[in-house]
Amino acid sequence: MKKYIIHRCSINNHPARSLSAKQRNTYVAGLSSLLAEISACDEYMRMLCNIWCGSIVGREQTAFRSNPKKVKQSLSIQRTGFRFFWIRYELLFDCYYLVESWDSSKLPALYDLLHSNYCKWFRKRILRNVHSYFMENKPCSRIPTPLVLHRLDTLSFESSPLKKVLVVANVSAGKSTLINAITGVRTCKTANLACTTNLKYIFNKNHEDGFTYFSSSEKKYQYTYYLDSLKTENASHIAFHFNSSLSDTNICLIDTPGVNDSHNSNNGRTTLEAIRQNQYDVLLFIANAKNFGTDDDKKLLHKIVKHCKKPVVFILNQLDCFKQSEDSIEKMITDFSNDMVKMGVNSPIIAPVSAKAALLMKRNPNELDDDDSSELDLLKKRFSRPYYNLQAYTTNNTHPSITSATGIDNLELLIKNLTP
Ligand SMILES: Nc1nc2c(ncn2[C@@H]2O[C@H](COP(=O)(O)OP(=O)(O)O)[C@@H](O)[C@H]2O)c(=O)[nH]1
Ligand SMILES: [Mg+2]
Repeated sequence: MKKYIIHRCSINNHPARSLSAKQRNTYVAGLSSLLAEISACDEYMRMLCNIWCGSIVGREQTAFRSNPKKVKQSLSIQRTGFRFFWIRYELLFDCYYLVESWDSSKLPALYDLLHSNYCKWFRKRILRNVHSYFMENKPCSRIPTPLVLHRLDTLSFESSPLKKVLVVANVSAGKSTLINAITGVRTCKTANLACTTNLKYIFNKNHEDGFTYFSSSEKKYQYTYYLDSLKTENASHIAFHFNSSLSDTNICLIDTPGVNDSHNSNNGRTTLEAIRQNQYDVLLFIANAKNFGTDDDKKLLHKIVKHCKKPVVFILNQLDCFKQSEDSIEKMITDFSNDMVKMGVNSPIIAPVSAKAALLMKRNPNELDDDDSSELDLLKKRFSRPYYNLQAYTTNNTHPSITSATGIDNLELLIKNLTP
């Protein structure tokens, strides 16, 4: 699941893009036919192939069915201007790379298929070279650099350890808003309702690469380039490039149902079970600082202290709503910290934030509607005042950027550096 969901499906500098439009069509038709043949039209392979080919020809939807004639045509594309310059290395690389991404155990079968059906005479040498590049790591200078780099980057990212971050809160603390603020993309619905009913896994991709998600109702992977067409209601897993200092980290945020959801007590149980299981590296607890110290929060905190064996960050959210003349942020942090020590937490890690302000500041200003824009103006003014410099309450960095004043950068740094 993890490898598939975070896999980078597109490429923006494929050498075949320099071919004529007609040749590019021949190229992707051959590639798609081969991949359909070797995978028996597997659904995930269809998706991978569609996006990869889409980044070569500039559109989606290429036919995905076996057609040996098309494969042969693609192996005979001759780049104009160069005599004897075919693009077989590119084509064979793509076949191998996409099959490897789908199911690397199928590479020997791919070799057999190409060897017996498609690669006659001197094409066999090219096939052997590409094969030993993939199977034995043998260097092959004829494979174009952008392709080599794409694969190396993918292998390195996908094999790096995954950091799992469990995010828990009572309803309306701002969990969805905070997750959106960390990722910098509004993929979680925010409302005064408990939307989340199951665990939801939100992964980072280390490059801009659209949105891959797994639909639990349809039991298949889906992909879209655009946030607007993302249908996450049934998505149990989703991956995209975070707009965050975590954007190069192999990380997964686990969204949980609000614990005190009065409409559905099952939701609370799902979250408590997740806390108990400890299958995460860091836990984020979020409290709405406006209603500090509710019974529901105390109950949840007791459960966390009792069952969680991993580092916890206690997040005090919605601090943009505080007023300097009435509320002391400093006192609130101290009180919260003392309460946690009384509950048995040594040196509690506390992160004061405004998830709403952080998200508005990270989003593309051109995509904000009028309400968001005027709210952002107000928040920018507010967060330039020392009282709202949230980072300064818990770190030595007293001169942050306006975005770091919302506490988000400090929180991301904590997430990055805390280890079990
Ligand atoms: N003022 C302010 N409102 C926030 C902040 N974070 C969340 N909210 C609002 O609180 C409400 C509940 O937020 P949501 O993220 O849906 O909470 P969840 O139930 O914990 O997922 C929404 O109306 C949000 O806009 C914040 O930092 N400041
Ligand atoms: Mg929510």
